[in-house]
This record gives sequence, structure tokens and C-alpha cells, in this order.
Amino acid sequence: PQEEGASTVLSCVLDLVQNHEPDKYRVLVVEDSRVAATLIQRTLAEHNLDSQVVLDPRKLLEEVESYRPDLILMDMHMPRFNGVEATRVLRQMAAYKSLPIVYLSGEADIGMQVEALRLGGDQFLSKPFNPVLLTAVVKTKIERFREMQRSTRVDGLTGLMNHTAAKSLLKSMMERCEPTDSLTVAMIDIDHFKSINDTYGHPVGDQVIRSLAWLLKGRLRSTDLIGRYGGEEFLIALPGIAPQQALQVIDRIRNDFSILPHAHPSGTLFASFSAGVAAWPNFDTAASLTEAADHALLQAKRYGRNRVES
Ligand code: GH3
Ligand code: MG
Ligand code: MG
Ligand code: MG
Ligand code: MG
Repeated sequence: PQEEGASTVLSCVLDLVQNHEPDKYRVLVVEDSRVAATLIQRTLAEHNLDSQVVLDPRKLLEEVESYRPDLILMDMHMPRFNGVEATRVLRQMAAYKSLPIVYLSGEADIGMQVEALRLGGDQFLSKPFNPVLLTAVVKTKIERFREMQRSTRVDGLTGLMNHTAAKSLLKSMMERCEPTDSLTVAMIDIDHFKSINDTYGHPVGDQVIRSLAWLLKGRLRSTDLIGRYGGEEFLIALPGIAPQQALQVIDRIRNDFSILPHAHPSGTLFASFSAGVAAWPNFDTAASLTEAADHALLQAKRYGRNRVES
């Protein structure tokens, strides 16, 4: 379902938000032997895995940053370079603490293999490798890694993006905004929510939050950002429509939410929300934009709630 008023939808925002087809699994192969690397890449490709080779391990960090692998296959012994040392270095960086690293090495000494694991590797596979085992290890490790990454971005109650994910997506959207693009941000906060909890109990309160999440998902476009920003607060970003139209979209949702009945054990209740909106390019950073929307939200509360202010 699409609210009216979509004009030019920014292509940059499309790739960020619409993630219909998950990317292929990406494996970074750190391997000094071109022959071995080719063999590994061919095996991975036969199992529909994308890969990239780092023949010169001094370029490892650069490659990890640009390729954003889901897993590293790490050789141990390379000229002037040690895969175990590289693993230790990666593990000291916050971004790569839980990136799966699997050694693929001819090292036969069990003591050395154990030491390599102790310094940060997840598993040790021997060369020459068994292609079935190699791809099974790679796939299962990546599945768990992606699921873990996903769960750190999703809010458990509503299935929306959580605070951290919403904030970082808004930041990326804004970094790509051109001066002529449109991007409107709304901060939504349910009115007198404490009294809903106090009167009907927390589970009913939770249900009201879920209903609002459901309404927002149904009404906004797949290219809009919808995040649960806090307890009963939501952050929305609408790219590609004029701020005035965005305000109308939010106001229509506000109206519809206010007439939506919510069940509680002895009947139904009604809730409402207030919202504040602010738009690019009046505010040019994610922080200043959300701050302005927050300020407008405060005004909406002051003016009596169940309204949208800009
Ligand atoms: P206002 O109209 O000014 O926004 O009033 P309010 O009562 O909504 O505002 P306040 O910020 O005082 O209350 C928000 C309440 O939301 C307090 C907190 O206990 C509750 N809350 C936060 N997270 C959740 C949640 O996940 N579920 C439920 N049921 N309640 C929550
Ligand atoms: Mg080697
Ligand atoms: Mg609040
Ligand atoms: Mg409040
Ligand atoms: Mg509130």
C-alpha cells in the first residue's frame, strides 16, 4: 500500500532501505598462493558464494573494509606475514570482534592449530581441503553470523528497526542527500501512554505499541524508514516527497490511529499520538534533524496532543 504523493524516490535511499534480495554471502580469501586461491574461489563459486582474494596480506584491512566479508578464510603461513597475527589484530578492532575467521592451512602441528584458535580464529580446516566440508563450514558460520547481525538491529516487540539501526540508517540516508532531494523526519510519541499502562496493564500497552507499528508499516512505503526509537516513540523518515506532503501523510496516520480501537480485558480503549516533523535541507545532519523533530513534538504535546507540528 502506498500513500499518495510519491514523486522522485531517491535511488540511493532505495538501495539502503529496500533489501528484498539478501546479498550473496561474501568470503574474503587471504591466501598467498594464486593456485590455491583459484581452487578455493572455484569451490566457493560452485556453491553460490561470492569471494574475493587478498594475495598481499598487507592489504588485508583495506580489503576487509571495502568488501565487508561475512567470513574470512585465513591462510596461516605467508611470506612476511602471519595469518594468526592478522587474526589477533582484527579481533582487537570492535567492528571485527565477531566476524567469522576460519583458518585454512597446511599447518599439521596440533599445538600450533590450537594456538591459532586461541588467538581469535573460529575453526581450523586443513589443506588440502575437502570441498564439501569447506563449503558447509563457511555456509553455517555465515548463516549464524547474519542472523546474529540481524537480531542486533531489530526491535523484538515490533519487528521494526531498533534505535541504533534507525539512527544509523538515517545517518546514511542523509549523507547521500543531494541539495534538491526531499527527506522529512517525524518523531512520533504515544499520548498519555503511562496512564494506558497504569490503567490496563503493561501487556495492553505493548499491544498498543504493536498496533501502531503495524499501522505505520501498512501505511508507509517500503522506501521509508520506520524505527522504534524508544518505549512508545517512533522515528520515521520519508524520502522523495515534499515536506508538506509528508506532514499530511503523518497527519492522516495520526487520525487513523486515534480512531483505532484496542482490545483490553473488559472492552476497548482508544489511544493517540503526537508527532513533530522537520525536513532536509533546513537541517543538514541526522542529529539536528531529529532534534528539530523532537522540538516540534514537544510543541505538539504542549498544544494539546493528538496533533502534528513542524
Ligand atoms: P506524553 O503524552 O507526554 O508522552 O505522556 P506519556 O505518559 O506517554 O509519557 P511518559 O514518557 O511519561 O511515559 C511513557 C511510558 O511508556 C513510561 C514507560 O513505563 C512506558 N513504556 C516504555 N516502554 C514500554 C514498553 O515496551 N511497553 C509498555 N507497555 N510500556 C512501555
Ligand atoms: Mg601459504
Ligand atoms: Mg515518550
Ligand atoms: Mg513523555
Ligand atoms: Mg508518550
